[in-house]
Amino acid sequence: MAGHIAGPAAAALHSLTANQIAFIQTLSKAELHAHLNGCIPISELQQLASEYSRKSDKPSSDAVQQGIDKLQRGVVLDEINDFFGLFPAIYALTANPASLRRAARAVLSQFLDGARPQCAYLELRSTPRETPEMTRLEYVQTVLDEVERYPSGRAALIVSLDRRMSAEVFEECTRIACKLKADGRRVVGIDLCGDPMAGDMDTLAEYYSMAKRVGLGITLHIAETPANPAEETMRLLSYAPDRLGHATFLDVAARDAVRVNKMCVEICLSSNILCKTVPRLEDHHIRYYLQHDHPVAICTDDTLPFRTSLDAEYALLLAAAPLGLGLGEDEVRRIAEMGMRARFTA
Ligand code: 6MZ
Repeated sequence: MAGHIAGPAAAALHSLTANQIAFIQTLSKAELHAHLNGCIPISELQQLASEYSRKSDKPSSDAVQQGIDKLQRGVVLDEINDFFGLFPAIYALTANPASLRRAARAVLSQFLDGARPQCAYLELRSTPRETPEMTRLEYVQTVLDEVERYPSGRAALIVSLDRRMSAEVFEECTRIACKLKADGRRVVGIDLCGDPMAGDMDTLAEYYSMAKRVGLGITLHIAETPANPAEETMRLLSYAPDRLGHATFLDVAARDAVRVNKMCVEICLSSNILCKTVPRLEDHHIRYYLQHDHPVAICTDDTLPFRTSLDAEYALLLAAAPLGLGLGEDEVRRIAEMGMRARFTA
């Protein structure tokens, strides 16, 4: 269970008894917020990096190897903006269908295979990327081929739209998600992710209507930093998402709207602590939602840089304070059930 796990989740995990660990392992859990390129096992990434270095010129392979070595050692972020700089090295290694396929397979296996899988059900998300070797459509098809190796009750795909995309690319990606769903492929939703301060969020209404019309679920990263303006948050909520990623800095009006509309909040505890958007676990907004009996889903976000696993995120719920939130097993079971109910396929 330990593997590459470190940081707050590892400390919580190590504080648990064998019975508590067994309790977490046998819970039926859904992972609903996991970014493909942020969840590649480090061993797979090292393998891809060594193959890349054989084919590439020295400066570019050195730069990529340095990025991967940094991830191997464990990154320390001063703030959330530092996080996005980790991805160019990873992206260099998943830039063609063959390497993307391998990365997707390793991510799915990490969550779904083994005697005690991390989760019963995974909604993996990824941003369609155009490279010299594949189109955005080929990107999504490649990931879907891997997702669909598992039964429909175990794995599905969410297409992520990145806030840094142009309007044309936004539209292209939404159309790809709609078309593949219409073709019977296992795309179940769309997401909005990327640098929380990028892009203009006022112009997205038509893409969300398009996605809703074909029955795709909608999740949005929202209010991830204190600098996200309240008007932007209200605008994103006006697109009537089903679920929200992070939702860390909601004001009273936004929280009310979220509660009235019963939008499930995807909670990523280690991610928030390590990106320093939440100073301490005891200050985490999950407490507010639990107090108000509002649906939440416990998720990992990016297992690679945050060096966590879904079991380890659940350990943060169960471990006694200050290492964890000190919740009882009945409460943790109830939280796992809320996650299962928030699936886009449920
Ligand atoms: C916002 C995030 C994120 O899509 O290439 N991503 N966006 N906030 C986060 N939390 C800290 N974690 C990951 O996976 C990597 C991409 O997911 C988004 C970023 O845009 C990142 O480039 P895919 O598979």
